[in-house]
Amino acid sequence: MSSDLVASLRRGDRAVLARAISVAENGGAKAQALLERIGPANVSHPVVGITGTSGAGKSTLIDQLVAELRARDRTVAVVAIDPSSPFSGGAVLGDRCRMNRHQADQGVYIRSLSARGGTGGVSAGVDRVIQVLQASPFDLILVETVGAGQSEIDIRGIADTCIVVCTPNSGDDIQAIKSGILEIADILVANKSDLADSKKNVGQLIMAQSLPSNARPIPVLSTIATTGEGVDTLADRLLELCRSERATVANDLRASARRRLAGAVARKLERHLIDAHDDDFEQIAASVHRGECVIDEAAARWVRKVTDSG
Ligand SMILES: Nc1nc2c(ncn2[C@@H]2O[C@H](COP(=O)(O)OP(=O)(O)O)[C@@H](O)[C@H]2O)c(=O)[nH]1
Ligand SMILES: [Mg+2]
Repeated sequence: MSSDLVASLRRGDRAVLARAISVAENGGAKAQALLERIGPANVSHPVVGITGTSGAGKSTLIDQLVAELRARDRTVAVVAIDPSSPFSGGAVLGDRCRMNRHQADQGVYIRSLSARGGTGGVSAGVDRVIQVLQASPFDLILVETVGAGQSEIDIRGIADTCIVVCTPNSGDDIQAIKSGILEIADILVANKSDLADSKKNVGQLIMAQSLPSNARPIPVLSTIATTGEGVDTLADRLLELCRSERATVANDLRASARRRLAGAVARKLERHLIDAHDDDFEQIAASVHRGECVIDEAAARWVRKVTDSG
């Protein structure tokens, strides 16, 4: 990496950006050195997570959203993470093709990452890649992740704002409510609203997000990603959220830093627990294995043990 690397990144030099992202993604000492030179993340470039089950229309929606944001003079970087194809380029290539029309636009940068076996639908490398992107001039950074179950929720630890995409007729919404994915949403999108039953879908989402356990009111928007219907409203809401975040910068930066730190701690802790063979952890894992204890209860038990003894 050349000595004026940071200056080149800030200018948006695409070759430098591409190389820096690869270094960051690969991790290790080189990535560490790179991130030290880049310095703290430029949090005025908000990170927007877009999550939902596979096939919900996330990539199609992002393609339309990028077009809408470009029409409003915002530059956009897109990171697509596909844990379902860690080895082949299958779905990843698909995403790239879908967004092909933006490839010639200097105001758009699209990069696919593999999840590399990382849990949570978000690889540890993503956080580093985002730091690199935040040093580049893109106004918004969109991160597409697949999320359906509890383990995918750690996009919340990476993004400042989360859009959760659901579809009618798939049982997604019920699954999503159960798995708590709605709780991470700042905006809920009921996509494929051209399909039958979409009204029911929106109704369920509205009901779900007004449950007492969920204190924040969340906008629920209907879209048809294939035609772009509803995407202008989505862009309105998203930019509003980003603006209001900037209006309360001090609080939000702190909240965002806390979320990101919690995400990073969770990833490190996971690695540690898997490698360290801690006695308490092994005992609880064994009782889950024997079917004596469900996983959530087991996790709560372990956390109680740790926090009581600490
Ligand atoms: N009918 C309909 N199909 C859609 C809509 N949005 C996406 N699709 C289709 O759903 C499929 C999956 O879309 P994709 O964007 O790859 O979903 P992802 O896996 O969530 O990224 C594709 O065949 C899309 O053309 C929509 O609003 N209506
Ligand atoms: Mg996709």
